[in-house]
Order: sequence, then structure tokens, then C-alpha cells
Amino acid sequence: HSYWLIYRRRNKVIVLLTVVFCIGLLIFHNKNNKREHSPIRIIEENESSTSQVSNDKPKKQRITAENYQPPPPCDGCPGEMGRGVRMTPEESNDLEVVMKQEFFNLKASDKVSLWRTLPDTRDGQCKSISYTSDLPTASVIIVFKNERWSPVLRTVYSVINRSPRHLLKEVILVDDQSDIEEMGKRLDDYCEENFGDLVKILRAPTRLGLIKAKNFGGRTAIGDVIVFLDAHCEANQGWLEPILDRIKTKRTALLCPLIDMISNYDLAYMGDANVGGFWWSLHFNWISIPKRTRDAQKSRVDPYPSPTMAGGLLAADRKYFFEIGGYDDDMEVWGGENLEISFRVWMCGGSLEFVPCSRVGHIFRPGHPYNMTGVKGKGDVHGRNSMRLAEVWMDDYKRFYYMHRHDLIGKDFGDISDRLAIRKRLNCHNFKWYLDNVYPEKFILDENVLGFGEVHNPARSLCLDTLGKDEKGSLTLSVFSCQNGVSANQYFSLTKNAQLRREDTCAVIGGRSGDARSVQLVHCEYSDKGQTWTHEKNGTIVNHPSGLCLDVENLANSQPILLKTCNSSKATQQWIFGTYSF
Ligand code: LR7
Ligand code: MN
Repeated sequence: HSYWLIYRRRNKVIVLLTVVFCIGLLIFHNKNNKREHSPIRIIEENESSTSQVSNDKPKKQRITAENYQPPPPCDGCPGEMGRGVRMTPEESNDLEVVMKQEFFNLKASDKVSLWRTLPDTRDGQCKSISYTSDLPTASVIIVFKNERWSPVLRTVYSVINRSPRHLLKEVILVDDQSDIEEMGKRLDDYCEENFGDLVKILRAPTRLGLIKAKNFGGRTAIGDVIVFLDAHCEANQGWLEPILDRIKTKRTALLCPLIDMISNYDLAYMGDANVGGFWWSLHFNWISIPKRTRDAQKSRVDPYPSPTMAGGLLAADRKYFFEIGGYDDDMEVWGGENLEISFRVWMCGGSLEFVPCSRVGHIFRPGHPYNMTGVKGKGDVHGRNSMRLAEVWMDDYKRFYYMHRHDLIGKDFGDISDRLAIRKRLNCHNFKWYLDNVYPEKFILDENVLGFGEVHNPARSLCLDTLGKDEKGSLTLSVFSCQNGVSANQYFSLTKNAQLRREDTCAVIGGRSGDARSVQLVHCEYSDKGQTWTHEKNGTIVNHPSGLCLDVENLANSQPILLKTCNSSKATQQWIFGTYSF
């Protein structure tokens, strides 16, 4: 009897246990199912691997490259597919204040999802290229000073979500002592929760400036390749593979994605394609891709060489980058490092190339949301940084920089011995080699010329002058009292092929002005006969085919120069160049 009782009780216990087990199984299964379908994945920590104090709540597992899942796109949200954002009149209310402080429309940016869709701006051919699976890995380094939440995180999301998992080692955010509250602990927490292992945040110990900050981030990177981006970029579809692929075949190539334009006003994303040049004032400029470069490409989607780069978006083999000297650690805050590394890599045996299948957008801002004064540059950091680059890399051609910056002659530019040692160690070519081989289109102001320098009329004691007007478009040639070589606005060249010109613009016969004609400076065009001039033995400068002469009759400071009927006995038609080389 008692046996029977025990037997029945045991049965009950088994039934009960079975029921509990089944319910448990059901709950577990349900939970698992939910997990798979939820856009935000919560993954419990592996029990055996934790040494943490036991806690009843399920732990989130740290996000890693293996378990990271991109959030779903924000259907129908503002800015999707790279469209511009519309603002309501109320939203635009204090827009001017925002633009003045940030130099871009932060309010529009805040309306756009942190992870948005973009138009694929690549050449159609790019989409069918397949890359090997054994590409080198990348560390993406983003330095920031007073950048704002939405553009910074949009940069991070675009990089992580558009890079193949196995190729992206890490994203390194370098905070260069930002004064923005939200970029402190809130950023740490957000990144920890949403990107885990994938994002590392470094805080600069002192204000480094963007150049040193990039070195600082680069030195901690562990990927085979380092990629620098500004903190207001959006990486587009397939941006990383073509870069890694090129570095795999050529470790000495520094690579730039093509920089698409993100409007600073409405955040619209637009495609673009050029190469980089420079002004002798050592500012970067965009030039159209030279024909020789196009002709040398096997396919239009192949990487192609560029004389210089803009600076912000650059990829390099990590070890090679530091072998050739990284960035110049004595450059301050902003400017010059992009031309410095461009000249250096070309002169020292590597190359600088643009990768057309890699597209990354950048918000172009007309100003900087941070202090630009520096300590050593004392307010002119670009000037001092550029002195360093001119002194180390440009040999005698640095004369053109000082022509623009006469005020800097004799000023302190710090110690450059380490940088000169790099040039020696790597047995680099000279700057003439660079000009001849890498940038033959660059006009050298005093080579292949008949005359160069100030163009002086003794009768009026006036010189030809641009009056400092923007020389990117067209401007009226004028006269001003001669500055004895101190003003770059008064330097002109008369070339052996008959151009009267500046660095990029040529004098051409302009419109009517009374009984005379004006003279314009416009983009140089060899085929334009109106741009040909001769400097006669009798001292006149004659325009062809009009046969008119440069004249300063009745003119004073800042007046436009005129073309008049030639009369070599008129003192106002006599011109003398600073130097002649026949
Ligand atoms: O002290 C500073 N510390 C920083 O970390 C100053 C700036 N920064 C950060 C800043 O927050 C940003 O993320 O450095 C990055 C670049 O600064 P921007 O965006 O104000 O510079 P920019 O876009 O006007 O400048 C271009 O030229 C610079 C010269 O030093 C750098 O090379 C920038 O990286 C470069 N940007 C680009 O080339 C993007 C394409 C635009 C063009 C042309
Ligand atoms: Mn920028």
C-alpha cells in the first residue's frame, strides 16, 4: 500500500516536472523567436564566460563585429536617398544663428536619420567588380573638435553599415578636446551600447589640432590599413573594398575616395569627380582630370593619380604611412598637411591616387566651429604649417610661396630637422622632379618666360595689379602703385608662347570702355588668339589680333587698365618687367 502511494506521488512529481519543463521550453522558444524578429537585438551574456556578480536581469552581450546588426532604414524620413531636407518656417526661425556658429544646418541634420539611404553615385561599372575575400583590414579614424552629434554619428553608422564585417577592425573616434557637452559621456554610452567593440573613443590629452590628432589616432590603430575621415562624412555603398584592394596590390599608394558633396544647407548628397592641384600660395584646389591621366587609365573605374589631395579623406597602409613620416607633428590645428603628404609621397617613391569606385560624402562648411589661432602659428596656422612644407619639400620653388607671403620671410617655422631627415632617409626626388613628372600642367611662373615680376609704367609709377580680386573666375586687370615686389597681386609672366598671365589666368582683350578696350584675366586657353601678346623692343605690350597697346593714360590707383591705339612715343604705353630672360 505504502509502496503504491510512493509510486503515485513520484508519478505526480514527474508529471509536474514535465509540465514545468514544457512551459519553460515554450517561454524560451518564444523569447528566442522574438529576439530574431526584433530590430534591436538583445543577446544574453554567455554564462560560463562571465566573472560578474550574478544578477537576475539578462545581460546584454557586447556588440562585436560578429554580432552587430545595422538598424532598419528610416522609411519616409527626411533626407532619405540623400535628398535635401525641407524646413518649416518655424524651424528656419533662428537658422542664421545656427549657421553662424556651426557653418552648416544643424537643424536639418538633426531631422535626418543617423542611418540614412543614399543614391549610389558610383560609375555603373563599379557595381560588377568582385573583390577577393582576403583583403587587408581597415581601421577608420575620425578626429573631431566641436562637431555635433548627428553628423558624427551619421559618419559612424555609414562606415559601419557600409563596410563588410570582416574588413572593418574598428572605428577610432579622436576627441580633440571638444567643448560640446553631448560629445562626452553621452557619446561614450551611446557608442558602448550601439557599437560595442567596433568603436573606440580616444580623448586627446591636450588640444592637438587635426593634424596631430590624426597621428595620435593612427598610432593606436590595429587594422592593416588606416582610413582618415572628417567627422561630417557619409560613406557610400561599397566604399571600402576598392580602397583595400588597391592597397593590397600597391602598399605604397595613398588613396582617396572621390569626395561627394553634402550640402551644408539642406544636407542633400550629390556626386562629384576631379583631382587635386594647388595654388602657389599653398592652398589646395580642384582641377579637372588631365587628359594624360584619362588616357593612361585602362578602365575608367581604375584608380588614377592625383598631384595632391584635399586632406580629409585618406587611406594608407598603416605601416607605410608611418614609415614615410605620418603627418608632421609640429604642424598646428589646420592646414598644409594635405599638400605636405602629397608632395612627400610622390617625391619619396609612393603615389597618391583617387579611387573612383569609392565614394564618400563630406559636408563642406564655409568656416570652422573651433578656435584656429594655434600657439606657434599665432593666428596664422596655415601660414606657418605651409612654411614648414615649403622649406622641407619645395627647394627653390618655395620662392613662389614667399612671393605670396612676403610677410613670412624670416619668421620662425620651428625645427624641421626630423622632416629633412625623412627626405634623406627615403632618398626622395626633388621638387622639380615632382613638377615635371607628377604635375606637368602646373604653370611655373618664371620658367619658359620672356619676362616675369612687376610690370611697371615709369611715367605713372603704376604697376599692373589684380587688386587682390578672386582669380578663380574672370576679373578686370587694373593698375596700382608699385609695391617693390612685396605684393603677389603685381606678379605677371609673359610666356614664350605669348601669354600675359598669372598662375591660372591669362590676359585677354575685354569689352569697350569709351574709345578704348578693357583687359580681363580669364582661364588660360591656348586656342584663344585674343590671349596672345608681344612685348615690343620699343617698350609697348601689344595685344593680338587687335593690335592695341596697354596704356595707363589718365589713370590713377585702382583704375582698370586700357587697350588703346599703339603709339610708342607715349610714355603711358611704356612697360618694364621686373626680370627678363631671353
Ligand atoms: O583642432 C582641430 N581638431 C580637430 O580634430 C580642428 C579640426 N578637427 C577636426 C574637425 O572636427 C574635423 O572632423 O578635423 C576634421 C577636419 O576639420 P574641418 O572639417 O573643419 O576641415 P575642412 O573640411 O575645412 O578641411 C580640409 O582641410 C584640412 C586641412 O588641414 C584637413 O585636411 C581636413 O581633413 C580637410 N577636409 C577635407 O579634405 C574634406 C574634403 C573637403 C575639401 C576640399
Ligand atoms: Mn571637413
